[in-house]
Amino acid sequence: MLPVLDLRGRPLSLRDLRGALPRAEFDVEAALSAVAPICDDVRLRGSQALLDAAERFDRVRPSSLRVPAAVLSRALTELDPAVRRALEESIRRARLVHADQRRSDKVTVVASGGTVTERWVPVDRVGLYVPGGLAVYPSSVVMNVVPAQIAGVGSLAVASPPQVDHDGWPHPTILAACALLGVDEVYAMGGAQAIAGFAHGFEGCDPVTLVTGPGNIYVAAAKRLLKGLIGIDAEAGPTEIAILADATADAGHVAADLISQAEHDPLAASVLVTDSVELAGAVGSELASRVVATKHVERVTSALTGRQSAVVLVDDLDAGLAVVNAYAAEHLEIQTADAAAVAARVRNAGAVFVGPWSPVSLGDYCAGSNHVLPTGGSAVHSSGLSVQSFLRGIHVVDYSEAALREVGAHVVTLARSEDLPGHGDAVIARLPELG
Ligand code: HSO
Ligand code: ZN
Repeated sequence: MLPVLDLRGRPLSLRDLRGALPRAEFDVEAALSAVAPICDDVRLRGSQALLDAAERFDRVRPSSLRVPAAVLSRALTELDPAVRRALEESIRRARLVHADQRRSDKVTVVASGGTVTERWVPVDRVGLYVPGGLAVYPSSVVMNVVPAQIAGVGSLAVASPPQVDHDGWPHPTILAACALLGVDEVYAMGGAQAIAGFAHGFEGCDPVTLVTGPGNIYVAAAKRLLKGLIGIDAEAGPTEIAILADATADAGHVAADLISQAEHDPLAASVLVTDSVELAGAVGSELASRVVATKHVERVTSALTGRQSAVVLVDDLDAGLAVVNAYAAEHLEIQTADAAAVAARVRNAGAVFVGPWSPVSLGDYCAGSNHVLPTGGSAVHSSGLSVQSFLRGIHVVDYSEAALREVGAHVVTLARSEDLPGHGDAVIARLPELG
């Protein structure tokens, strides 16, 4: 089922590997022209544009953009108790992990009387986007809200697409997750228009300073377009799982995990990297029997047979590591002997799942880690969502007269060397002896 890419006996450079490895076509640039007029309309006409866009793209016009408090609390009351307990556990674990990410301010004494402090300050107001297309994602509410709250963001709003089947409100489980987390500012808006609504603000909704959260290609395009006016976390693309496995891996587990992420999207990528032809064959048989039995068989089949998915055959685990490091998957599982030692050699991945008992779906919901992770190879330079995503470091420079005097001549010299004598003059104005 998975296309085979046989790299055995082919020592490949990083550049060759990047060219050879499969990746989904996700052309954000091409979506910009569709998204620009929508964003402009929201800027010019505010809530009317948002309501019109809901009718056009979500096929329902909500009775208000802001979800009323009564609708939020009813969603929580009516939430299935088992789902509530599971969400509460997901929140508890995410809070544990994210609380440990909090940074403290650092004061560096550079010279006697001269300090630089790095002060970590949360952004003032964030807009968190929760998709609602092929699936609904209450778990993404948890993954966005928890780090923002722990960072100390004072004002926090959630947007999710209006649903035809739910009176034009976002999905009730999403609303219940917001209520569980104490989020009361929730909007029925989706797609590019939601990002524009957050960026420009509209009647009753102040503009935000930062938007986070995954979405479809139009959401990614709107983020690209509005970046600068707002901060963004990342332009999320289709989800990806790579599994580095050897002959010791359980073929059934590997197949189940490949299917688990293929279930998200026909463009989702499932990549198995292995040095064992036997394992590759066994995973192929497992996939053949499991895919037909899975609920979303069409999109799973599209994802697994698409050009973005593959079995990559390699000579040994060293070659396998070179492949997964070049690929830089959003999610990487290590299913090998001594998995922890192999995982320690991974340099590029959004998140690494170590050994037979850490499937990606654990991380999607309940590991405590975040599931908003870098896609499309951007794990080579970016991290997943964390408390840090919601903070800015401000350098606070505080020098006494004596401390300035100690280094002032160097400032004057460097200013002259850059032909910017006005810079030096600002020091000389205070310390005329340096003139
Ligand atoms: N695997 C997705 C997150 C998710 N899975 C939400 C299930 N629900 C992207 O990391
Ligand atoms: Zn998932």
